[in-house]
Amino acid sequence: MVFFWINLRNRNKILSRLKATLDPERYKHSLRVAKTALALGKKHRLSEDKLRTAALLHDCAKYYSRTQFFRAAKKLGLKFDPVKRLEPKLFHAEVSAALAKNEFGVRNTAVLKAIKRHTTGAPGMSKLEKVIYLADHIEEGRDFDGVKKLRALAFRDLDKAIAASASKTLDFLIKSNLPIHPETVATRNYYL
Ligand code: DGI
Ligand code: FE
Ligand code: FE
Repeated sequence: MVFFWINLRNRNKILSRLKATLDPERYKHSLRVAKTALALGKKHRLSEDKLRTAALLHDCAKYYSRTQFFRAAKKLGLKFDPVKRLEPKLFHAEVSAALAKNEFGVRNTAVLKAIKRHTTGAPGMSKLEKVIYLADHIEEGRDFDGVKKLRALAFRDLDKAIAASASKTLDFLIKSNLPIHPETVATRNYYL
């Protein structure tokens, strides 16, 4: 009972702080990612608390500007590469993990890693990481060609859904003439 109370208090603290920092659409997206992650995670017997914390905080630094991402990445000692130099938005996953730790007090390394890897994915992800990666892409507010099929696939087979999801991202990047991060390719190849 005491543990439940502590979790509930933490959850409310996370929610009010998140609501105060993110714009309303991003806040709602985070709630929908949590809902989807809990549904996906049920089948895989993942901890609800870890799923909820990772999902709610996965985009907590999304509001940073280009300059803020560069500054934060330098301060945190994150690795720069040519694609991240062109697209500093890609730092939002790592910076969100740092904020989750330093501003929201999250100590669980599995949760922090799920936040860190949610945009590009990575080869050899844990179940928690896979569920957060997929929940972000298939939450109810997402609307792209094939999203319904991808949702159904995610509930059947996490690995196949990750390969399909990474392929969708690559399609989008090519069509939008955006540079592709090597980790996005590595994720697709690994799960294919
Ligand atoms: O933060 P969200 O919008 O909820 O979702 P996300 O963390 O998956 O980020 C999506 C954005 O990241 C989308 O605009 C595509 C971009 N992205 C993902 N992989 C790559 C990428 N952008 C570039 N330039 N290169 C990538 O490999
Ligand atoms: Fe994100
Ligand atoms: Fe997101």
